Amino acid sequence: MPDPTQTCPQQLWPAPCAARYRARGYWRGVSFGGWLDEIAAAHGPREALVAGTLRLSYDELRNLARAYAAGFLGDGFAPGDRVLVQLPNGPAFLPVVLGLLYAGLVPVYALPAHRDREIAHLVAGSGARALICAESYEGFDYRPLAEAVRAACPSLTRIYIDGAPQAGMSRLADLADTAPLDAPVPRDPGSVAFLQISGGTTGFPKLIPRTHDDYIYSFEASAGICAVTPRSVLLTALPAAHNFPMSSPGYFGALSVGAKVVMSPSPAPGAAFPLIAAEGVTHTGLVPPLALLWMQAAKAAKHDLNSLEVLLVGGAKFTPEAAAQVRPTLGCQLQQVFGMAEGLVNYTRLDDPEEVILNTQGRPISPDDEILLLDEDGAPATGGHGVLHTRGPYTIRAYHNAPEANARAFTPEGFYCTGDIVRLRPDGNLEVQGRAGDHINRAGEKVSAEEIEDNLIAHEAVFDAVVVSVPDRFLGERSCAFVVLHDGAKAEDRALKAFIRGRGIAEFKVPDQIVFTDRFETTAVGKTDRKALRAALKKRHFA
Ligand code: OOB
Repeated sequence: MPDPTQTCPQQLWPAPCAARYRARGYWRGVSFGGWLDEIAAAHGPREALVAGTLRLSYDELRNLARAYAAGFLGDGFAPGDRVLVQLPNGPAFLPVVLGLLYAGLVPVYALPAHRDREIAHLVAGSGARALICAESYEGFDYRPLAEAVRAACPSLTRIYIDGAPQAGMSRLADLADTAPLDAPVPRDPGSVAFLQISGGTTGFPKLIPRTHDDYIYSFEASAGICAVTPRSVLLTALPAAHNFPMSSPGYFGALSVGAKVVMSPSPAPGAAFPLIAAEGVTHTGLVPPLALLWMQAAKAAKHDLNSLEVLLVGGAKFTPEAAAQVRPTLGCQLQQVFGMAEGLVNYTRLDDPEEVILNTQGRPISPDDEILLLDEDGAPATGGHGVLHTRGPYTIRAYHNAPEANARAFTPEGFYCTGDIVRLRPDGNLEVQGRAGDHINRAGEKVSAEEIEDNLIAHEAVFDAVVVSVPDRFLGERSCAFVVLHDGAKAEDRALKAFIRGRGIAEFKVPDQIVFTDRFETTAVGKTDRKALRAALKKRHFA
């Protein structure tokens, strides 16, 4: 029997590639546990983490993580067990995640915005044995959610609450009352360190297996590209479970060089600006709508933002016009980042000409990131413009346990099909021009059209539904659902939205707009071709 806790063969890089990545020094052969020991040894007394009233040095962060690690193992978890983590950007996030990794457990990251249907899907898909969540965040009590997920998922045996647990749940902080683990539980650096969720174009999000070797390479290299140094201060403003704030260069990149990480409970200027002023923040990352909001707010800001050196913007297209406003309003340098949780990350470089920084989404981290542009039929694209396919030392070769999705998303040669339509400029920089896949990039959160459609069709009055993305001045894109009701059935906009919320999905997936229509034009496009139907509706209503 293969060991289900280790990387499955399909997820692995072919041996010659792996050998090359090791020989070139990308894969250092260190697991996250060993990495935590390394950074504590190198930067021990320096300040590592500021979150709420918690301030920890590297030594203290490591010790707290080691205590959590011992606590998890003492509660009966075994190396390789999956643990779902749904925590906001608070004091618990980093010590708990590092504790799990130190114990050889595999975090499965979820966003605070996810609700029971999504969490149950992630628990079932990963076989997670435990769930860690906050008692409440932004007015939402997570304990009933956790209980509902446990009732639906037999693998889930323990629930840890950051705050006050209900009966049958455990208090997260109690785990840290354990004598710290002496040394990290050994893990193969080539095995899966954690599971990230994909934005996804189909149904539910898929799970992205990232290995110790590949991930540590991606954030250590990113820290260099983003000029993060021991004197840098990085603010985590976006939800910490996202790949961007985690590794581009993210809190992991910052910790890898001995910088200070500051957690902001929210990305709103009201929460972030005082932290920038108080902690002397030098680096942070935002999605374009938030960058616009910050630039607006900075004009009237009471707080001193002078410490800011680099603002990374990515997750969705940042227009050149908005890009040009970063320095005049925030007084810092813009660095565009075009990345994906599946791997490949591109950055404009800090010493690039202004024209490149404003107009492009940069170029890959690694000399071994391979870029292949194909047309929509899969033939090599001409004219430096096509659908971006990529493989390399930190881009996955397969999703976790998803043979059908893998057949669609990866070529036989192991290239990941990003679905992004890009132009590769002669200078090597990429410009994102659009997308081949059917998802809505709503303020950087990727929402699958199919997933919303499935939720709408579950309503008894709904005969059919088609969801499309619509350009939005602030969000970048918003969702519009076209809905056909059953003959004689009635349903209102508000009731349908409430129904979707009631099904336990994140608020950002509730359609922004619902248009009731009599029937879908199926003659021109063929009844089953939803992709064409989405395109036709979009063209007719929003072109
Ligand atoms: C980041 O990761 P995901 O997995 O949430 O989304 C990836 C997708 C890309 O395939 C692309 O469609 C879009 O988000 N995207 C951009 C972009 N950055 C990401 N589209 C246009 N311009 C950009 N700058 O979003 C992510 C992961 C790591 C770093 C940064 C972003």
